[in-house]
Amino acid sequence: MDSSFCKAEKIWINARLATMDPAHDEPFGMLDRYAIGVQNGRISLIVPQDTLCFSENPAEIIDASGLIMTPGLIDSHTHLIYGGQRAAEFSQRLTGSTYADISRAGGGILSTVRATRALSEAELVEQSRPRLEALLAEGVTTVEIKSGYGLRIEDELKMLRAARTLAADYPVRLRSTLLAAHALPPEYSGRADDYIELICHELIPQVAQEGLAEAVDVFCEPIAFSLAQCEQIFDAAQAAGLGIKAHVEQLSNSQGAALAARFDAWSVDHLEYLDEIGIAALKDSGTVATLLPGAFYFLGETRKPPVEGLRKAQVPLAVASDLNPGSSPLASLRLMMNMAAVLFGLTPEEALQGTTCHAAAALGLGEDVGMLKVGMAADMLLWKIDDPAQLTSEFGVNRLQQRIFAGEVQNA
Ligand code: DI6
Ligand code: FE
Repeated sequence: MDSSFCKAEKIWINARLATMDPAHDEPFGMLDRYAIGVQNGRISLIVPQDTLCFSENPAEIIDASGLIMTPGLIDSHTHLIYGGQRAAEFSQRLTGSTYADISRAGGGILSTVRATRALSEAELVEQSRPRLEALLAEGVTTVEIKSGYGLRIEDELKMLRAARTLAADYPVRLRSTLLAAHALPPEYSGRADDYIELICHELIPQVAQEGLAEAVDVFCEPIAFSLAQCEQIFDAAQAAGLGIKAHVEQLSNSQGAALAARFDAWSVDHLEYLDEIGIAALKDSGTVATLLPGAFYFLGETRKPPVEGLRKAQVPLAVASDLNPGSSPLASLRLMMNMAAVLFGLTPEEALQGTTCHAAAALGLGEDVGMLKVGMAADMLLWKIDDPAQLTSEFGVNRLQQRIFAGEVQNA
């Protein structure tokens, strides 16, 4: 008997594994006719089908019937906790106002801040529930959620607690990110540096101490915070032992990506205005470049992120939803994969890497999730598809046969 066999409580046989593990040469890290086993919530066994011994079978056997299994999908950038909605601004933009115009006039992020502050934690959880459910139904097993619509201590903490409370109701891994530097709160008008002080000296230490977030994010943009202000926040995040993520080069070029890379950021996100200097800074940095095609599409942007340059520099690319009420009210990671391919030219394999292994790295979870690999969490999806490229080419058809979270089969 294969000694490895006993290491699994449950084994899927007859599976085609799109492992996304670069150790395997085939596209998508494909292993055909393999068996995959799980034990204590982790992947414990990946072996060719015909080396399995059935005679002394201690495990539950599930026949995958030749279907394709992938790692669970990871949405590494969302703002899905918020109050209200901004459909009126969508209409305004269709008749000529820009996102920046609306923001300068006190709408935009600040209108969601007003709506979010007005809700209790419980109300915030309920308003956000359908958005998380939409992601999970498509196969998301790890989600990042940012604060950033509270902009004062009690409301930023309320958002982070709401994220924890909401995610605890579902089979999903949560990574929370403090994005207090999303916009200048009205109380601090003309006193941006005082607000930065509050974030660095009060909010970040408190969030770290209470374990309410794993990372800190900033919006580095003339309509938000300067490079120097972002640097202060990165310093404080690093001192508190938190990961760093950054919204950079979305609407203009502030050289935010290069700054974040110097701080060993987990990811830099958006990147439409990233230039050669930024690409050179990201090269070999370990920082993931996260593309957010939903915001590009929804804001009708025309300037695309420099995908070819990033590819040449071998910067890992993630793809995420940026799910938020203003620039990407689009609760579908599969749609983002399709948009990343059609709008930005990613291959279907790059799009799936962007929502599995590279998305994991963008959350500091590269050793834990995002591949079918022994030792990783057993977050796995079984799909009724013939080719993993279908996960990027198709949209709107639910071909998820089985969702497995931490080794437990959730549904059919
Ligand atoms: N960039 C974005 O696209 C979102 N936040 C950010 O920093 C927009 C958030 C919003 O409009 O509510
Ligand atoms: Fe965002």
